[in-house]
Amino acid sequence: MSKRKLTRQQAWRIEKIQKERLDRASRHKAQVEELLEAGSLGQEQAGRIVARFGKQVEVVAVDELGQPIAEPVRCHLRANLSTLVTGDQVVFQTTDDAGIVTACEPRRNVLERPDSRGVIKAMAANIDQLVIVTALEPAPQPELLDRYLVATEVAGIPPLIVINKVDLLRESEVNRNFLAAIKNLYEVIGYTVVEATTKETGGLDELSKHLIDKSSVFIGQSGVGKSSLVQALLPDEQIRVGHLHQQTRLGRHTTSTARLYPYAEGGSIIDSPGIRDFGLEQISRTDVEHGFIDIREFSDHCRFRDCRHRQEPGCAVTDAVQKGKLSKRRLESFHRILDTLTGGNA
Ligand SMILES: Nc1nc2c(ncn2[C@@H]2O[C@H](COP(=O)(O)OP(=O)(O)OP(=O)(O)O)[C@@H](O)[C@H]2O)c(=O)[nH]1
Ligand SMILES: [Mg+2]
Ligand SMILES: [Zn+2]
Repeated sequence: MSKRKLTRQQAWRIEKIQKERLDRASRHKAQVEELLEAGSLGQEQAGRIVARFGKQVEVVAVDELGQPIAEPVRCHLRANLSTLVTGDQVVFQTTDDAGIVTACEPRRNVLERPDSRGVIKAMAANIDQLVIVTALEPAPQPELLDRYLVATEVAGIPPLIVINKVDLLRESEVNRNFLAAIKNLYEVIGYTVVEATTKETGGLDELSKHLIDKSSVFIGQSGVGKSSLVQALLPDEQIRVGHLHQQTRLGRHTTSTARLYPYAEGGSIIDSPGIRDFGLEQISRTDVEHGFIDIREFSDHCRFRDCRHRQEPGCAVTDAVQKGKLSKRRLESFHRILDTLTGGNA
């Protein structure tokens, strides 16, 4: 307990807030039970979670192929289903003006990330592809891209790298060189990199082909244009986009919750809130080693099994960098990520 003594007024306020919370929780439980007992619920239907709002979710009915067949409905959750996220496959029932999710199918995979307080939370489930969006503005951070790539390897979800805002290329040679370098680097490793722009006709032709019949999540720094891309791909939707800050040229965290949209060509797209940093503090050194697929190829041949790939003799990784077979920048990124791991396991 804190040494500071609470005044009577503070104690009264805290008690009041707690009581309100309990009241809300029991009201919610009562509503759910009432719905279940009323006997007025319709048939069980297969659905997918479109978005999560506190204790409620939006669910869309889907066919056998997982394609939406109706408008989304707001639903309550059965008590044991409190951890549902966007993309979860569920069973739900509706009445005329309400609905309830009664079961959840086992997840194929789940994407987790730290919330604003650093607590690891599931963000989306049952995903085929992580679309990592970077852009020529806000200034790209290759190390952040490397962090995302580690996260995709750890989650076992294939990535697609998108470089957005290529319309800005015409304005700057620096941008042109940067784009060529980054594209080449990641393509050599084996990743697919596509260019995109929402400001020119045909700017999404290549990207749109990669989305057909897949469940994709768009992730990336705030302001890179995730929502703009989704809006351009789905002109019938109404999606909020935000301007970059005038001076800093950073995004303004416009999207606040992960939301799933059906893709007309088959499949679905989840737009997600941007993040400044993709903390990997909760993962292990082994995860990072596994996540750098280019370094992994050489590290098996190091003389020492616990080689850190810094100055050890017989290190196949630093040797590969010297011979130009591996990117120096990627190895630096690898070391910087390991340096940030907590728990002394780096
Ligand atoms: N020049 C240019 N600007 C773009 C392009 N796509 C998006 N923008 C601009 O980038 C800014 C941010 O776009 P958003 O779509 O809100 O970015 P976001 O990634 O969804 O950001 P958060 O929701 O905050 O994570 C807006 O001012 C867009 O107009 C593009 O292809 N070219
Ligand atoms: Mg957005
Ligand atoms: Zn080594």
